[in-house]
Amino acid sequence: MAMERTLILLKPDAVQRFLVGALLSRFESKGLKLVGMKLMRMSPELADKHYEAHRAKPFFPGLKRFMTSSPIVAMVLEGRSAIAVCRKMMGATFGSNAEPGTLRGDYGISNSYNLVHGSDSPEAAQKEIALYFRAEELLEWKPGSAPRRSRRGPALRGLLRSRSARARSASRALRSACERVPVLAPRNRAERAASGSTARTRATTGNPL
Ligand code: IDP
Ligand code: MG
Repeated sequence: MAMERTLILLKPDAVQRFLVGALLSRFESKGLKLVGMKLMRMSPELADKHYEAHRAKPFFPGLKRFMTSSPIVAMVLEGRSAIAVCRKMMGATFGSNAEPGTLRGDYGISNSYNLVHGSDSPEAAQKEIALYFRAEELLEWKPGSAPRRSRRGPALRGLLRSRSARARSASRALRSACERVPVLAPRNRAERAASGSTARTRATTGNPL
């Protein structure tokens, strides 16, 4: 199956319940690639366009009130068969019917406040993506393409260098302090051999080292 793009909306209930990260994480963990994302308010006009097919349905006024009530997160995800994969991950429309393991099944039980929208066909995806995003708001990128050197920027490199310089100078200071107290001075192998066994050294000098 071909690479596809799909429009996903995290509905007002997802934002209000602080589930944006949890839901996005499920899509990312599956391997879907984020190519566009924004926090926004759905206007009444946009609700009419987005839910055009449902405008005659009895639940439409309530749906429109809900979707325009507070911010949503709109995103475009890309991946192999992304449209069907996302629909499967979302689960059945009503939270009370949705299977455990799906987003709607795991995070909600309401039929109207069902957390997430996903395009249901390539035609719908194309139309819906254009309702929410301008072409330049969708970014082309390849996973793993970030330059490796940027992980350790100049500030971090400088900090690590000065930390190791400080550690070297502390160890020099300790060595010179030890040398001023003969009993604590570390002895080299030749000195130890000249003065006898380690046990004798301990007995005669009291140096436990
Ligand atoms: P979908 O979101 O799974 O594609 P649709 O049938 O396209 O489901 O319905 C769009 C949205 O309208 C649903 O996600 C849900 O929020 C709402 N909705 C659908 N049917 C009902 C209903 O019978 N009562 C209340 N809200 C409904
Ligand atoms: Mg639908």
